[in-house]
Amino acid sequence: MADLKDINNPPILTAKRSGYRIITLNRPERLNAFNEPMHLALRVALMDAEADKECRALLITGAGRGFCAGQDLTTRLANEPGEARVLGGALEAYYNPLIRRMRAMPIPIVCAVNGVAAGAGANIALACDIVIAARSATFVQAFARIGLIPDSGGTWFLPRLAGDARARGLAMLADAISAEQAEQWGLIWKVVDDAGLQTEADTICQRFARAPTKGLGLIKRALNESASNTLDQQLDLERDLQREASMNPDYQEGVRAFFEKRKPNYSGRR
Ligand code: T3D
Repeated sequence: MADLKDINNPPILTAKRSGYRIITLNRPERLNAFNEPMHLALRVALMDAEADKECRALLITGAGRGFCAGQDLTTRLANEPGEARVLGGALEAYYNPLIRRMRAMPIPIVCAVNGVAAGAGANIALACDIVIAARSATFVQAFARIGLIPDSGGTWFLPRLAGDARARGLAMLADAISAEQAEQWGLIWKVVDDAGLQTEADTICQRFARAPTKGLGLIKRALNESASNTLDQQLDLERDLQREASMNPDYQEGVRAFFEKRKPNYSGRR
């Protein structure tokens, strides 16, 4: 296993900007496929970002020509023909906690898909709140190509975002689709020209860094929970979350700024 403290070759790069952080998946020679050190480093980076009260948004992207090729398959080849490599452990230990953490984080997560997003890499992108992609990027539910099923939330995200017919086609045929197709099918927010990806991602994060953070976190919670709630349950949830939002000083700042015809100056208090 690579040393987590290998400063010359860290699997995750983190950078702080004013009001947000950037996490870069950094195994470009493997198209940023996940191994254990990368999972552990990403977990630490997410926990640090959440603990930092000044951090009001997160940007996830990949180094090199790919976004993420999912699980690193070099550790998945059995030694002998006929021998099985039984999976499930890495989902329990890493992928599932990762997706749960991303969805529950009280700040918006922006994903800048800079290149191919395959397997778990595609579904980690779909778990983010705002997904933008370079025009040259592709999305591929590569699992069926090797006899697996979409994980990291894929079987949950795909039908909800793209509908059942497209979810089945994507999962079972495992063909790559273009970023433009992903946008047209509602899998992602927006496609931008390759050269503009970084600027667009920074612009969105800068906007979130000035936004009423508490309210955004509550929007995220309401939308997450709507997937399994009845309308009645959702109306009750909206009442409760609205009450919570209104108790944050940023709500009053928003109303005051409206009447004073000026830009609000939100504290971002969570
Ligand atoms: O515990 C568990 O295992 C369960 C969890 C499962 C989660 C999963 O994500 S399972 C799905 C795993 N991912 C895949 O099956 C995708 C495999 N990769 C590909 O199909 C292709 O590489 C891509 C479609 C992503 C990109 O194709 P292309 O032609 O642009 O690039 P390439 O030449 O295939 O890859 C470039 C290099 O990256 C190459 O290495 P080389 O030959 O230059 O030394 C390739 O082997 C390496 N690479 C790409 N993906 C992976 C990888 N190495 C290890 N693991 C990978 N997933």
